[in-house]
Amino acid sequence: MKEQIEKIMAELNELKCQTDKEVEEARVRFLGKKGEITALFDEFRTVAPEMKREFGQRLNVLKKEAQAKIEELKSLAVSAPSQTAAAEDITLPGDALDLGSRHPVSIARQEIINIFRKFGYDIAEGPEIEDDYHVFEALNFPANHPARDMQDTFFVSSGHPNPLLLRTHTSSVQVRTMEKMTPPIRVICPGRVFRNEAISARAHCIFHQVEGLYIDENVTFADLKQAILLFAREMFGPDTSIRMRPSYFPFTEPSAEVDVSCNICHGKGCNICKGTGWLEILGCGMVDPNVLEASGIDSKKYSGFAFGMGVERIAMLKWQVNDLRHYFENDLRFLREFSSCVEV
Ligand code: 2U9
Repeated sequence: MKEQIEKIMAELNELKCQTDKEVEEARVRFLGKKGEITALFDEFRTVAPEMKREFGQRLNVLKKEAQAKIEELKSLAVSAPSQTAAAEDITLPGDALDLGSRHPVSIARQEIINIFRKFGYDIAEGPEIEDDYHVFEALNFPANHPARDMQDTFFVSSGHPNPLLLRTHTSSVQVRTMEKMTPPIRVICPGRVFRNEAISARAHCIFHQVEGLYIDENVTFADLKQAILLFAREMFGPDTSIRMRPSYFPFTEPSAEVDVSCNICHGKGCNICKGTGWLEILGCGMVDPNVLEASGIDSKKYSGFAFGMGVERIAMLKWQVNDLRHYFENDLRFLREFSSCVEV
C-alpha cells in the first residue's frame, strides 16, 4: 500500500490538464466512486491493526493533496466550447427586434402639451408627494372638504398640521409657480395624480392630468372661453364646437364644465355621447381671488383663468376607448392600435 500511495502522489505532482473536461476525468480517476484513492480507502480496512495509524495518516494526506490539486487545475483550465456553440451558424440573420411604440396616454399628453406650447404656455412640473398646504389649503378647500378625507386621498403622513400626501391634482404645481413668479404667468402642468377610488371602466386610482393657468391684468372669462375653444378644435378637429355648463370648484369662481360636440355623430346623438351630441372634456373657471392672494398675487391688479383635464379621458374620447382599464393591461393588441400615431 505504501508504494501505491507514493506512486499516486508522484502522478498527482506531474498531473497536467488543459480543459475542464480533462480535470473532471482526473477527478473521477483519483477521487470518483471507483477511483484509485477511493479504492485504497476500501483496501485500508484489511490493513493490520498496528499499521492502521501510519497508513490512515498517509491516505488522508494523499486525499487532501488530490483534492487541492484538482481545485488548482480547475481554476486554471479553459472552458471547452460547448457543442451547441460550435454548431451555431453565425452567418444566419439575427432575430427580428420587436419595436415598441408610444402609449396612447403618452401620445395624448404630448398632443395637449404641443397645442398649449403653440399658444405660448410654459411647462411646469412638481412633486407627486405634496403637502396639504399646496394641494388643499392654498386652493381654498374648506377644512371639512371630502377630498381632505382619508377615504379620498392617500396620506403619506398623518397627525401633523401640514401632512404629506399623494397629490390629487396637479394644481399644487400652479400654486408653486405663483409663489415663485410674478404675472404674467402662462403655464401648463402635466403629471400623475392619485385618488383613493375603486378601479372601474371610468375611474382609476392613478391617472394623468394636464392643468393650465393664465394670470395677467384684465384676463376675462371671454379669454378662457376662446383658449378652450381653440384647444378643442386643435385636439378634436376644426369643426368642433364647445358648450360651457356652470359648475363649482373651491379654487375657481365662476366655474364651468366644458363639453365638445361629439366627434362620432357630429351632434346627431350616438351611444358614445349617450344620445346628447356632447362629450365632457374638462373643468375650468376664473381663479378665485382668495387663491391668488394666498400665493402672494394682488387680486385687485391681476385676474386669471385655470382649467384641468384628465389625459386618459381625452384619449378615450379622441380614439373611442370604452374602458379605462385597457390603458393599464399592456395587451399588445390594444397598444398596437396606436403604433401609427405620430407626434408632431
Ligand atoms: C390654481 C387655480 C385653479 C384647475 C382646474 C378643474 C377646473 C377641473 C378636473 C378635470 C377632470 C380634474 O382630472 S379631473 O378630474 N379639473 O375641473 N381644474 S379648474 O384650477 C386651478 C388650478 C390651480 C392655482
